Amino acid sequence: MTGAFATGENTRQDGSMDSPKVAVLMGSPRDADKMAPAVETLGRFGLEADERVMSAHRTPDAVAAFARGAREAGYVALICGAGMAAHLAGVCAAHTTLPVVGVPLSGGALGGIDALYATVQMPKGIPVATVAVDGSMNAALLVVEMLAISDPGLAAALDDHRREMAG
Ligand code: RP5
Repeated sequence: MTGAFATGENTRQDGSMDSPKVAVLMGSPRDADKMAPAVETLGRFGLEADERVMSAHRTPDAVAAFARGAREAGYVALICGAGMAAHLAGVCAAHTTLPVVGVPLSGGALGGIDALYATVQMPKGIPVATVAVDGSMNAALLVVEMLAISDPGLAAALDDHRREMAG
């Protein structure tokens, strides 16, 4: 994948390169516009975003199965966006030890405060890194920063991104 900052690559045993794969999950197809900045941002840094709709309350078995198999399937992190009584990130975190970043989404009678509290207030032992309401771009940047701990190319791309933001 190419992009303005594309550098995130893994070397396979045969020497070929592969992009780290990040799951971008959302509870409803109606969440797609709010999660698009995460997909776009991952792409800019050369990371593969696998976008999927699954719901912690409508398709709970599918969510559990996906999260349980995520590490084996090659994902490096999960970004989970959901609105209202948002349980998607917490349920995923319960079923994997990969990093889970939760994006509380606006909508419904409480405008996102409900999703914020539901996502950020995880009981101890099962962490969900929570970003701002509708903050899916920051969710992606946080995943890039995690990967950049052991990837100097990504770290340099993050520096470039910060310089670009400064104008
Ligand atoms: C959550 O409930 C979704 O993440 C969405 O933000 C909200 C409403 O979804 P719909 O019932 O409109 O599909 O599960």
